[in-house]
Amino acid sequence: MTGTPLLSEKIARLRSAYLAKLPHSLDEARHSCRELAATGEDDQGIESLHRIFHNLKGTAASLGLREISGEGSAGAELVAQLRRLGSAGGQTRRAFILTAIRACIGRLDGLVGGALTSAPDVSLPDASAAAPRKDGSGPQRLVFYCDDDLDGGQLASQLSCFGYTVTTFTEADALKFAVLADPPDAVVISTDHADMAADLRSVITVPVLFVSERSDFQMRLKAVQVGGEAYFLKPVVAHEIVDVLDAVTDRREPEPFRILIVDDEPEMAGYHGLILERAGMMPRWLAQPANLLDELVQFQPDLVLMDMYMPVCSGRDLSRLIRQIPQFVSLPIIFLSSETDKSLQVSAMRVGADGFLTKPIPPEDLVTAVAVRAERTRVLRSLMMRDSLTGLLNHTTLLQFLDTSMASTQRHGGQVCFIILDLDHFKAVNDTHGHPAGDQVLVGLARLLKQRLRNSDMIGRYGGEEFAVVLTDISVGEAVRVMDEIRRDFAALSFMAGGTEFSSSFSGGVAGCPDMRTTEAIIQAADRALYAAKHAGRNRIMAAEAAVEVHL
Ligand code: GH3
Ligand code: MG
Ligand code: MG
Repeated sequence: MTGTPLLSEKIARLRSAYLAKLPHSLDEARHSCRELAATGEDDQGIESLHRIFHNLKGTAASLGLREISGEGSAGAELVAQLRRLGSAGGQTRRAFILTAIRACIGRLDGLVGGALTSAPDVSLPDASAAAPRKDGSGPQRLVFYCDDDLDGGQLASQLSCFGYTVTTFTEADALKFAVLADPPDAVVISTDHADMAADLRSVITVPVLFVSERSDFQMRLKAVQVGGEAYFLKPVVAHEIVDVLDAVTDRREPEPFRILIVDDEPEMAGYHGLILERAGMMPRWLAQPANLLDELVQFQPDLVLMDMYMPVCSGRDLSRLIRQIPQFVSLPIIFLSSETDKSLQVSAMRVGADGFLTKPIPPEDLVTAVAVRAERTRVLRSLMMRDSLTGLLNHTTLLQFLDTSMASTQRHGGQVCFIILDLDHFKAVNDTHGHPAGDQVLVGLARLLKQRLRNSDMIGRYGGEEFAVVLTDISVGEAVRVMDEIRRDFAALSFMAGGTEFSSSFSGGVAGCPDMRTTEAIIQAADRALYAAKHAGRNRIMAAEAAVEVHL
């Protein structure tokens, strides 16, 4: 498989830039050889040669410069011999190895000159390997529900609160014809019709969820075998089924994986970046290890791809440093190095690396290794950061985002709004309709907020029946308008509990930065605005008064 013209052009550019730098590296290697010959034992000289040859071995191979990589590999082996010799080694042996290294550098001189005229082929995997899922159509999603025992009407009305249009069927055949004529986003079927589900899925790909009165192994096994995505016992709790429906009918593009590439070599970082970008990920290059901490906080990577040998400090040191910060203990780190020595690889893993890939790595292997680990971090992180009932960010995580957004706004300009929402007379909802009905309202509001705000907006469950939102790049006036629309739509939603229909509402307070300069100030201002909204009669959104600050 060959890359697109644009891509091979980009790689050719990386290759030329890399080749142009090599004479300087080779000079540096020659210089180290001279120092080593003059002083004998010299760790720094050996370190420098080791780094230069390993770089040649790995980077050159990745960029398709195979002969140069081969010489780099031979050089790396000679340096390893020199290191093993230590201070006890004989002078003759040392001189012999140094001569071999100089010869190797000489051959590299010739190869670098020649390589500028050749055009080796480097292939990349197809972008589809980790491409985001595709978007569908409008916001209403269609669900077909088939059950002979029709209390389906109630489920249908509950699902409609969550943005689903439900068509109910009592006959399996009628359902089948309808699915074939106009495929819905998902099908919910009673396990009495499990065989029909298998039949359906043989002709059309549609997610199938089962509802059942039976909880025995045989029935659950059958449901799995005919391709059921989920299994719910009756009576079905609406928000539980909604969670699964949301997941299987999700049409939003997932956020691309953020990958931090730590490498002193721009061409190597550029090449790996291109491979990952083509696979739908978002790579960012960090050349200066000193900026690592800032970058981890700002970029929030899902994974770090770490070069092993760098001039300022090693990948091992950086990994240890990352692991000493509690927040980043579970951040996956993959070493990428031309190091083929197993014991060195193992010792690298001991400092907390999650994987070790050897350069040059086939692009497909890089994409898979990175995607698998990044996905796992996403899942773990999501479990740690989210509230289990609503799936929104928890209190701590949301405030961390608020802190980060405020800091970034103070540094780079722009605007941030913080909004606190509180359900009105929620105690009465619980008292009148029961706690599960109250939960349904909480889930309903969470879902509406997720549906209506942008992917980049942060939504959290702030407390029991309080929610909070961080909106970026928006003025207080705009934020009030956006939240007020959501407020109006939420108040129009109807919920069902024990055959009774009811509705709910919320009030909200909005405060903005730079009006408010600290996290504490913005939280207090939003809280005061919320209090004012409650006081003014509830079911409304109010903005905080801009703080008046006195500068002496
Ligand atoms: P106000 O309009 O002044 O906010 O009145 P309110 O009744 O909403 O406020 P109050 O603080 O008196 O009551 C909040 C209620 O929210 C009490 C509590 O039982 C309920 N609540 C908190 N967390 C949950 C939850 O997770 N599920 C359910 N169902 N109810 C909850
Ligand atoms: Mg409250
Ligand atoms: Mg309340």
